[in-house]
Amino acid sequence: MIGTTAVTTIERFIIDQEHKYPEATGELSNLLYDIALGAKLIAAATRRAGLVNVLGAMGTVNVQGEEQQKLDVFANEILKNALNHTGRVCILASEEDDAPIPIPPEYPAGKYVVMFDPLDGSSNIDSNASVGTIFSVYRRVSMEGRGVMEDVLQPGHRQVAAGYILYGSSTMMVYTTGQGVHGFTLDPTIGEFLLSHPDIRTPEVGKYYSVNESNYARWNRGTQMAVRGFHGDTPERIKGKNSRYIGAFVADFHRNLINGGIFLYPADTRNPSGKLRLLYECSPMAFLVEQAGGAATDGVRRILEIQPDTLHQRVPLAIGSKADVEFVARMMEEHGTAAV
Ligand code: AHM
Ligand code: MG
Repeated sequence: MIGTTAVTTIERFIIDQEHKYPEATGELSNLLYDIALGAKLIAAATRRAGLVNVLGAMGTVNVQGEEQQKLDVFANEILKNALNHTGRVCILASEEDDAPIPIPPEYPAGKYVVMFDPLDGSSNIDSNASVGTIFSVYRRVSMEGRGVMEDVLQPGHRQVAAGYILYGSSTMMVYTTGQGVHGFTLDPTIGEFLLSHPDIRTPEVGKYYSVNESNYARWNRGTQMAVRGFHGDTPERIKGKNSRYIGAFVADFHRNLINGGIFLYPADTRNPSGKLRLLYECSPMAFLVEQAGGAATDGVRRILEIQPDTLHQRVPLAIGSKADVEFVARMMEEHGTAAV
């Protein structure tokens, strides 16, 4: 089949965007392109996962006490190697590493800080369901040399770029540099990400709500009342929604971003700060959703305003269509966030 010749590759799009800013040095563009390259390598490995016998756990546990799967380790190494030698980054941090990852002494340090969850939702791998990568980019705050903890612990509103890669029925990379949200689909025949979803806007009111309802009895009253609203129990307050939950944040978030919806990982009595991590899961997705017209809250605070205290800190999350996130915040205010 002969298709159109007017395609925009991610490389061209990133360069065109950068040309709008005469002061831009091109470093951020190159950094995003480094991540896109890493994503292609992870996508290729994910596609082959069922074939080359990389399924199953390696038998090691990561800093969160979770079992690491082989592909997690691989994705983590790929991203580190894609980013640590370029002279563009002064420090890295990953869900899979206890401490921030220094740039090896043989390579120069640059002005950016990159954090990532290399393979989110990895428990989905052995059932051949979607997984994703999430990344977050900041400008360093320390003045010189190697990056330090202070560079890592920045509130989300200081991000200069954020995005995710969804390894689903297609591989997609979606990112923002604060100029809207743009989505690219990997064409496996030519190995390029092509612009498929320019300037994504998320509907004001969503079709879907996504939450692990098995935790219902352990949620606070505000969360319970919000989800009852999504069930359709309080039609005078909010119209009921359809439920969708894959258990891979990137996949749930992406579906809701495109169709409208809200994803929640609330606090519960077992996980008093929720499950997801502020720095490399919640903040980057919050930057994306706000750029697409949505919102993100921990129930009380805007996610992007939270000052992190520790690298792997968790935070309750409600994220998605603006009206739905505001409804959650109202329910928290009216019914409280105290544990049940
Ligand atoms: P992970 O980073 O260990 O993969 O865990 C994060 C995942 C998210 O992708 C997903 O939304 C959530 O955990 C699902 O958790 P639960 O199984 O408690 O519903
Ligand atoms: Mg994760």
